[in-house]
Amino acid sequence: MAAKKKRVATIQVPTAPARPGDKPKFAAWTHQPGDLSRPDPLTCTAADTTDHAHGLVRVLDDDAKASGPWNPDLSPDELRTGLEHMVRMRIFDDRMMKMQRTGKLSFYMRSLGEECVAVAQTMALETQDWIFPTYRQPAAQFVRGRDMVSMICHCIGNEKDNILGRQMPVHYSYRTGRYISVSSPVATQFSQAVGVAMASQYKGLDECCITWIGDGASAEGDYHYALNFASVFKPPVILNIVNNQWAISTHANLASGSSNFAARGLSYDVPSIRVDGNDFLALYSVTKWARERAASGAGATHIEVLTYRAGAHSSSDDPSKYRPKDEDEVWPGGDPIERLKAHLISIGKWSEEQQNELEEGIDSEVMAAYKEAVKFGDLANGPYPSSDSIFTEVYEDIPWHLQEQWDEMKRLRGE
Ligand SMILES: Cc1ncc(C[n+]2csc(CCOP(=O)(O)OP(=O)(O)O)c2C)c(N)n1
Ligand SMILES: [Mg+2]
Repeated sequence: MAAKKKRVATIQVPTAPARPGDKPKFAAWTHQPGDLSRPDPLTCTAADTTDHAHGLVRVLDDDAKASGPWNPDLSPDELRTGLEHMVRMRIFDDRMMKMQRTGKLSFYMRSLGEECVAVAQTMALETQDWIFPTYRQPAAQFVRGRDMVSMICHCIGNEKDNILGRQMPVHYSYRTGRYISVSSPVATQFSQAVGVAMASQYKGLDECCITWIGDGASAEGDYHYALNFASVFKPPVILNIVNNQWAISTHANLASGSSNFAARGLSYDVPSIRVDGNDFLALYSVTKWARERAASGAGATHIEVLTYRAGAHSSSDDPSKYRPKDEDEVWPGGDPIERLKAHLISIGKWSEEQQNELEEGIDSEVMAAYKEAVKFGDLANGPYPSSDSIFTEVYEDIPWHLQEQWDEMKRLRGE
């Protein structure tokens, strides 16, 4: 008798919607600015945000007009400041990539297409709030006033690098701006942010923490630990998943069984919102709302920031190997700079001439900072930081075994 065929479970491995040579696939966005209410931040429950987690908060429509309950009614000056920081980030990134390609620094990561995330969200905070970024939110430092020369010196890892080459480029650390050192192991910042928020809560301080995690990194355990602590202890924290569709060459569909990241927060009983991440006004407004919740003791907010990584993952990556070349043109979220610029022009508070002037001015600013920074050394030409710095900065009193090694190094140098 023939053996009965046994049913065997097979592993399901989702494939990316489109690979090189395929037609890019993004469904058109149906959400409009007036679709979702703005609940009272102080009394809002997770259940009240069910539609917000499954929908998409927008303020700017496809014609760059602002409307709906989430419109933060920012002044033209505030909008122009946001635009300026986003343009600064883009031009800065271009210059740093040129430096990397000419061997002046070792590695680089751009925020191309995602400049709005750090700029709008940091502008919505108070200056005492703590920032736990990934490598894709360096623009928060511009909002907090960091000197550009110091940022470039860090990326080079030269004598004036404030962390003396102890981190990869773009893994900035900016103490006075409360911008916590970027962690190379992805996702770790999520639970750190919740922990610091719990400490602020315990001390009764008017501070909140904001943190971001990528779609890919949200598959790490740290994401879930953080949400669970946030759910239980209700600390003042804003937890953002930046869904930029890709985690290097891996599509977002490999990090979540559903195409929605925001709704995961509902099962932790944390109010959760999905927001158009290339809409400056919507992102500012949702973050302000989350900050109001944090400050009032209402607890954490979980936000999916929907955007698109328009550039390569890093200077070591070539996306033409794994996704259609023209994918960014089909992305329905558009370009965050173009959208805010178009909005300002539509309300009569900006012009193409002013935009050109802004770009030229920032180009000169970046060029001047670059020239200043390389005076302290670059990768191609030196001078290089002293090897002595290997032994400093970690211990206040150097332990005997390190002192021995340092003495030996000096002896080998003939000192
Ligand atoms: C724990 C850990 N695993 C793997 C890596 C290597 N790595 C660096 S970035 C990255 C992709 C992250 O993608 P995502 O979280 O979507 O963030 P994005 O780069 O898109 O902003 C990976 C796998 C790492 N740095 N840390
Ligand atoms: Mg990603």
